[in-house]
Amino acid sequence: MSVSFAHSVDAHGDWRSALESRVRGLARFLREHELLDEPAADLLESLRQRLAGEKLVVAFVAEFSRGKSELINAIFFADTGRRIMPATPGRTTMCPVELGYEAGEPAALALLPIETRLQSTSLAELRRQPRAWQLTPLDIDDTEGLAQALTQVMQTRRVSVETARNLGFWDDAQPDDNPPVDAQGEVEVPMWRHALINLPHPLLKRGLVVLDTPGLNAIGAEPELTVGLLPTAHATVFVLGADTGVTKSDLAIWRDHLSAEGVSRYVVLNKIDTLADTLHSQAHTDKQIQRQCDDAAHTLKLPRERVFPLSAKQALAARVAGDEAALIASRLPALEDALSQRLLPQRRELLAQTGVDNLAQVEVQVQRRLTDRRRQLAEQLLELRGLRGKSASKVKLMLKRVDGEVAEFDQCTAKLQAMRAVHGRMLKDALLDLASDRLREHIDEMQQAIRSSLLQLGARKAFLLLCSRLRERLARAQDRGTEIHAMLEASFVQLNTEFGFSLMSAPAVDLSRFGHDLELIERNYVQYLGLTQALKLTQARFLDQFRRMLVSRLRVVFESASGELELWNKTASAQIDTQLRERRRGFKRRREALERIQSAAGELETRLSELADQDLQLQLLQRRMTEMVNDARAHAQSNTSPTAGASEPQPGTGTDETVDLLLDFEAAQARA
Ligand SMILES: Nc1nc2c(ncn2[C@@H]2O[C@H](COP(=O)(O)OP(=O)(O)OP(=O)(O)O)[C@@H](O)[C@H]2O)c(=O)[nH]1
Ligand SMILES: [Mg+2]
Repeated sequence: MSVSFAHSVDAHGDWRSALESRVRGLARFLREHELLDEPAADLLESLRQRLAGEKLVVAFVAEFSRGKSELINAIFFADTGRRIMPATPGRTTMCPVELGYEAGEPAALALLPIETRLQSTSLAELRRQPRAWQLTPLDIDDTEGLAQALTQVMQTRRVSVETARNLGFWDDAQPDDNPPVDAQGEVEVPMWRHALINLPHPLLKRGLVVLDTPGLNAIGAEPELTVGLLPTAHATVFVLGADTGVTKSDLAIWRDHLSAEGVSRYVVLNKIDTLADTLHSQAHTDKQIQRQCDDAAHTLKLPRERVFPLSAKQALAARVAGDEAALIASRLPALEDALSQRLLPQRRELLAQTGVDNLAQVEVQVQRRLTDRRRQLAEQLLELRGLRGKSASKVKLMLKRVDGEVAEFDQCTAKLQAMRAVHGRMLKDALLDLASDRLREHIDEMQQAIRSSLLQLGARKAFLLLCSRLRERLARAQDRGTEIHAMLEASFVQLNTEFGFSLMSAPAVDLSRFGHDLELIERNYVQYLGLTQALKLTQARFLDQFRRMLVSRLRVVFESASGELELWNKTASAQIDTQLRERRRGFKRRREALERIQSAAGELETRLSELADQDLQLQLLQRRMTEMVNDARAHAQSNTSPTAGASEPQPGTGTDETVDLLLDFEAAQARA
């Protein structure tokens, strides 16, 4: 049976939240038993946040009136029993509409006035300025009011040609694409630049973000849609009309916004109901649909299975009426199946992999810490057992030996200090390559180059030069990261042999994914600069806007790379601190035990049994930690049906026996 896309998104959300609660439980357990150092805590916390806050962006793109909004209604809003997103003949959605849910924000429609295009502030920056937006509160239960409020995305206004030109809706070089001028010499432009809908709808609460776009043509389109929003969507649905076939403008939109490989693309041939003809048989109509799909796949150079013929209108009506047969006849379920079976498993696999990797890292660290503690205990036990039946002078001798060992061990501080100084210097150099000041300098140089090139024709070249410089910077940071790794590895070997540490260096930092991010940005912008946009850069305002857009996207990449590099180094040095602390604590304990034994007879046996108990507790902690990690890992990799993954972990996921033992032990300790 086919499962609706809505249902699959829901199940994916269940799986994520169940994994998130396991990660949360593990972090709590490790913290309570002082087994979590800062970098490991950060790692678990960022995994948890990613699981809790993951967004899945699905964008709908097409020429106007192909039925994008109607399709969104049929897939996501049919349960409200009505049409929520306005869908009418002619141009309807006038600005990009982003539907999502941010917990803690009020349910509202936020509209960004089109005049903000006159400032050079980027959309990304404006998102962080609530005052720039006009807010309409929404009530999810009042579907009538909801639909009414959303009609605002249809609003337009009339402005002079001059204003339209400034706003980016008029281009003298492309007279055919300009909007018609009325008797007053005015043209119609959208009232809003962008709409954000924050709605506690069940799917949106699960992290789904739906992007509805206005019929896009090269002239009026919001630049950040092309270079920012669409390329980062996890899936794009391109809608064609069976009544129109693939037109020249459909093709232009496909080429300008969707031709980039790599994005998950789906093509819908909508409005197949219009092909039904009472004078012909159903088989005849089916053949026609088939042929149109073949043509579309051929023209768009996509595999045929990626083209889905359907009727959004019929699907919406069928869902509202609860008519299963009509829903199947609308053929929407085939598209939903494809989205569910490809898109969600891909996301899940990616998240599961990150989860498994992070858990493994934490497990290794904690395991090492526990082993180290146990090793120290074993040494103490051995030492104390050797004291059985020995004289007081022997104890004194042992105390002296401990002092000797402490003095010897303290010599490591000088070595550690030297190593830290070198490490700090190397890291500083590496981070310099990723600093945002440098980034800005490079971008300023590009802007300068574009400004001085004839008719801005050098824009593309200047941009490509910028990209190659940034790639070099990233490569250099990677090289330095590798050098740091080699230096630490050599030092660790030395420290381990000389001072009995068990330091281990993780594989060198890997910045390659930021290189991929950079490549993606490069591809999008090159595509963007190939449009009519390059000419627009002759206007200082557009050039400035372009620059800001670029800065805001590149900054994210460079800041994340820099964060990754820092985290790697923090993890490496935190390990030294932890081991240093534990060793010192070990010496202290040994000394104290010997002193107690020296002062009171009978103390030795008590101490010995204390140590044995401590070792037992460490073993239990070790077992419990492994069980919790295994449980989280098994859940991450589970391939079970959606509902099976929804279970909350039990408070004691380990075997009852272990838990009982642990509880007994803790109770005994409390009594003592
Ligand atoms: N017959 C038929 N009409 C449809 C279908 N889907 C949408 N329509 C109609 O097509 C018109 C345009 O639909 P919209 O959903 O507004 O189209 P859109 O792509 O969002 O258009 P813009 O918002 O202007 O970009 C509306 O009148 C819909 O009722 C369909 O499957 N069959
Ligand atoms: Mg629309």
